[in-house]
Amino acid sequence: MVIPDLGGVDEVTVLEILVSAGDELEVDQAVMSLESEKASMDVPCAQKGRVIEVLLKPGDRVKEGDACLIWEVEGENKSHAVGNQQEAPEEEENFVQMADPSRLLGASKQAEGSGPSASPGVRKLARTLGVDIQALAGSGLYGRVTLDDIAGAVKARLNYVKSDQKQQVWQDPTKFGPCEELAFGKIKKATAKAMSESWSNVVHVTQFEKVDITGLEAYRCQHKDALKQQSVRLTLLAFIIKALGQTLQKQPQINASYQSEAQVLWIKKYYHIGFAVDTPQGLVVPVIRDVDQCSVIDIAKALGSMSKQARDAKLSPKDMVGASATVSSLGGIGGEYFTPIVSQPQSVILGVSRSSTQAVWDGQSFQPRLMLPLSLSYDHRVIDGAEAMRFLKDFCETLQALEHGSLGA
Ligand code: CAO
Repeated sequence: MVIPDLGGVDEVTVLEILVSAGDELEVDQAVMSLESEKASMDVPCAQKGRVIEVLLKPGDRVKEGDACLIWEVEGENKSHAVGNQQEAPEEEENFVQMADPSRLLGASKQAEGSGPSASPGVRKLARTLGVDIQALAGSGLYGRVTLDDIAGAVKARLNYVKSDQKQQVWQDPTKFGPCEELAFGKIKKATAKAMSESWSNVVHVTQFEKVDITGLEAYRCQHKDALKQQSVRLTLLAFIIKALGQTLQKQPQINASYQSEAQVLWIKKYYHIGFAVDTPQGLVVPVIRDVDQCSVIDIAKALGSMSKQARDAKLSPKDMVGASATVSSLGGIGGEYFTPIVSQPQSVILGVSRSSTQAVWDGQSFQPRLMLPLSLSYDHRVIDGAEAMRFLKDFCETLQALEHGSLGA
């Protein structure tokens, strides 16, 4: 593509390059802006195509016929670079069309002192988006307003509207009755920040399921008193953490961390499980490392010691990072199902609610069975619904299997 007829002007300055290599070109799309002493103009594209290479940069001085970019015309598989320094292609007419001076009628004259300069394309976009170009300080060559300046003005406006809306939604409660002001503690602040970020970034879905733990509970009850003598408190949570580690091992695609900026998925080869602890200072999540190498008793011991450390505010930061997945158990308190929030960069969190005895139909009669409600929240960017359901079913079976002598395993 070459610099077209400049309407009698010998040399002009390239002000702005509006495309880059790989861009698809539409008919009449401006590819760059040029400026002489008194006028500016866009170089339009005559046919659909694709940019192979941009040969100029802002500030370059160019004449009619100079090559400005190499491009491929749609429907042809040849790329062209035409101009004084390049060989003319056989399809010269494409470039004659490009150089049609009638296409430069959009060129705009800049009266001195009338505000910042901008190419016709940029002015058109500003008009379309309702941006007042006169109010902008251009970041381009000689203070020229660029496409980025228009985008920046639109973003700033949107952010202003958002913060304005927030202000309108939040109403000062002290205006409506007596209130007591409490400081928001360090842990609460950290939780609020982490939860807000997860809530805004992770695409949450929660899948619910009930698992029959009648056999597992009988197994736990057989052993819990003996273990209590050894100061080990055997709760259901130790089995749940063990089973979660085993299920992640079987389904590695769930043990994943998605890095959205780089669009990369990291499959973790370790099985560290975080568990939410309710403390007087707020929610903390210690992490039990390498649960695949721990027995259920080891996990029960770690649960006891780390929960105590958490409540005594004795955990160090390294005790609370690097989890593959998290369990949030409200079973000791109550409730049926809930929607826990995935902790970034993990992809799943398992919510455990209180088990209860329910009448379950076995095909012939109702049987009293101890049923445990589970709520699996997952990041739908990483995990599809079918995968999540398969994972949850697999988890239930893995948990049930622990009733067959799993304590020391
Ligand atoms: N169903 C029925 N009973 C349950 C149960 C369940 N799912 N889970 C625990 N229980 C029972 C325990 O067996 C225990 O009874 P016994 O004393 O008779 O054995 C009792 O409830 C209390 O258990 P616990 O809560 O002290 O112990 P745990 O190992 O189950 O849980 C811990 C430990 C640290 C996870 C828990 O104390 C806690 O802090 N939970 C709150 C987590 C939380 O805040 N989550 C929300 C975070 S936001 O998503």
